[in-house]
Amino acid sequence: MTAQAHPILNPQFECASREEINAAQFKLLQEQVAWTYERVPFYRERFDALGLKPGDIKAREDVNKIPFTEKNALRDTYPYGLFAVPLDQVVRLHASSGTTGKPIVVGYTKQDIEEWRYCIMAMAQMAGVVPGDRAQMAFGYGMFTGGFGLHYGLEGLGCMMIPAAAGNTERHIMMIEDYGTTVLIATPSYALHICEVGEKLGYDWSKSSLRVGLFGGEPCPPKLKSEIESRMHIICTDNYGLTEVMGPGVSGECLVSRDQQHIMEDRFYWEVVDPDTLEPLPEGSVGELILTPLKKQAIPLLRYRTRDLTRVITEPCGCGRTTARMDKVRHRSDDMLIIRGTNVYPSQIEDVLAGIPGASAYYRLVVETVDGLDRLQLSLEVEPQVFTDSLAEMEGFRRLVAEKLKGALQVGVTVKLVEPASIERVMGKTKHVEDLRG
Ligand code: DLL
Repeated sequence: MTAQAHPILNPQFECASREEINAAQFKLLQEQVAWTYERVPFYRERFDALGLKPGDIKAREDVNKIPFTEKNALRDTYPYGLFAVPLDQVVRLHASSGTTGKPIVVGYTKQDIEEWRYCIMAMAQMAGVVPGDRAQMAFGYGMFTGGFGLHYGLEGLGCMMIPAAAGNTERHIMMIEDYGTTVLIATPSYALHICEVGEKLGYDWSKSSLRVGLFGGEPCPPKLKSEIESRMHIICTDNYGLTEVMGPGVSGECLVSRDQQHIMEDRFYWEVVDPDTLEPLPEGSVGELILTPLKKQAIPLLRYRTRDLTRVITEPCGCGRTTARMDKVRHRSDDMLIIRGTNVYPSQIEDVLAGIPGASAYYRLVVETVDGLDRLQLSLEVEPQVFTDSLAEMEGFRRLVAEKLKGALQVGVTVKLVEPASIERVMGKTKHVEDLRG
């Protein structure tokens, strides 16, 4: 796929030299630091305590002097404590509930909404979405950033938006058929569910008008991606973002570099640090992604700790873009389970299951303490072609899965096989792990 085949929204920036990108980005960073210092007492107090002034940020190395922002800063100042503009300039609120405590609330000025639209337009073009595409929304329209954020960006690009929203899966399939939908917007797990329901209804995906999946909001492991692509006959693309710094539109997959996502470097300054020491890591190392939005008016955040683990490279891409690419986020530093001293990530389990024919992408992992010991219990949905009434065959398969997991994780896992389609499907983000330890 060439750059000509799919136009690039802003080639002056997206195809600029590394030096040009760095220079443009750093200038915006300096302006954003000054904006934030002048308007947000939280940041001014932190800078003053360190004797730091925005003017001290003269070169990239100086960025290390700026303290990180943690999610707690948003919780502790809930709802408006980090806002940098009077509330009458805020035209939209969104929130993210997270798993514990108060939600975090973010605001957008008119200009923030414009910038967001720009990021979504650029991201959608990377994925091969073009004006005139018919884009069907399967994210909810609500406090979650996915629905409205992607909606306005795609409309801005000239797509015909179909605001179906989350839920009512059969209606989604009917709309795809009746309205000639070409782009589906969802979490990848909900997309697979739409696919399965369609198959059960006898819908022939190979004849459907659907061409591109714009998926995001949760990790899309390779097996999930290949299942969706082969069963729905579409190109499955993955985009990344988080409420705190904007929502979707931070980075997106192009049609050449399919395992990575281009970061919108004209809107986000990125760093990768060691999640334990918080020291910067050399380019190409896996670490925690730190993001500073560069043009945020309503709620600017400096050096936000995403907790997402990835690797970023700045090598130019075959699609013609020169913007940095991050690896798909497979896990977060706070997803890591410590089981009897061994670190286990759910993504390791997904990789093992992906290598076992007959194991589906649907699983649940429960962690609990039994007699003082941590135990992992995996319920795994078996694909219909291996599901049989023969107890011996099922037991053989169960043992195989348990052995492969033990080999890869170095921790024993109790495996329970469950019938196809028995694990609950969700319309939003799938929660694979339940940690019942205190
Ligand atoms: O999930 C924003 C979004 C909506 C992105 C729709 C893409 C599409 P939050 O609810 O605040 O925002 O969750 C952000 O979800 O820190 C990641 O851990 C995870 N995440 C989001 N997109 C991806 C992705 C939205 N493509 C958190 N791959 C982030 C892996 C993702 N993880």
